[in-house]
Amino acid sequence: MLLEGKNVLITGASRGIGRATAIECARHGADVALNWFKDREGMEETLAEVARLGRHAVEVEGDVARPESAERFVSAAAAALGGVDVFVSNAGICPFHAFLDTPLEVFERTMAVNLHGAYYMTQAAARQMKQQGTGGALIAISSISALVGGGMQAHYTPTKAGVHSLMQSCAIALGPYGIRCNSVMPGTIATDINREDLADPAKRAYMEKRIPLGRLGEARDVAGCVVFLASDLARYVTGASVLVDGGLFVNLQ
Ligand code: NAD
Ligand code: RM4
Repeated sequence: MLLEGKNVLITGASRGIGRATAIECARHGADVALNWFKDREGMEETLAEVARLGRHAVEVEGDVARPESAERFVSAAAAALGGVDVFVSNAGICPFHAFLDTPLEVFERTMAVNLHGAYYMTQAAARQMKQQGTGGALIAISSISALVGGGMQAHYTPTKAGVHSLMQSCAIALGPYGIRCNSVMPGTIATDINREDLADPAKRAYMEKRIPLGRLGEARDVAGCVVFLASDLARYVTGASVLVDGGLFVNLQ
């Protein structure tokens, strides 16, 4: 029970890594506030899973790309749960597309959701934590793609480098308030974000072959690392990043 008594906020919690994180946090004794967008059905499933674990969950609808969603989410969560201890910036999209003809709107939307959204949300959560005066933990779901490229991801990888950089700067800005800021860098985790991409058997086999642990990741593989960074076990960890990739990044030869 690493998170007993803590309130954890998670964006994009209706499926995938966000849902797994909500469940793992609840399993460790946390109450959760969950942001979702255009996916009520998925959100209902996440809420049911948290309820099965006997923890309290509140949901707040909102597009993270809109600045006003951040203040709304954080204030609703703080009011319902009584405060904010941990904030996980997870919501993200990755519309795979060749670089040379990526439509402007695909680039702009990816930046707006993944990077601008993470910034607005992180800032709102940090303001709340500072006001509470009891410290806290901010965790961004970055990616192995913050460190290496992807030919069909030139609009996406800079957003993941961006949120990692955001956590580094926030670690400095917020250290004096006892707020720790870290990023998690998942490798290739089988979720809906890459379902279509990995439906190509050759691509899937290629990715699997590159991973020393011999399999794609599962959402809960990432959630465990988030729980650690959120917990007091990580009390002296800030400005760090943790790869959760089955060894993919280091596998040169
Ligand atoms: P997913 O598609 O299963 O989940 C994404 C979640 O974000 C969904 O709940 C979706 O509704 C939500 N979302 C999308 N746009 C939103 C918006 N504008 N406002 C609020 N919520 C929104 O994908 P996932 O794999 O769980 O991705 C979660 C995060 O993990 C993303 O930031 C992604 O970049 C990152 N990541 C994923 C992988 C991977 O291999 N799956 C690897 C590295 C990083
Ligand atoms: C990740 C990484 C994975 C990809 C997902 C969509 O950041 O690039 O390989 O499948 O994004």
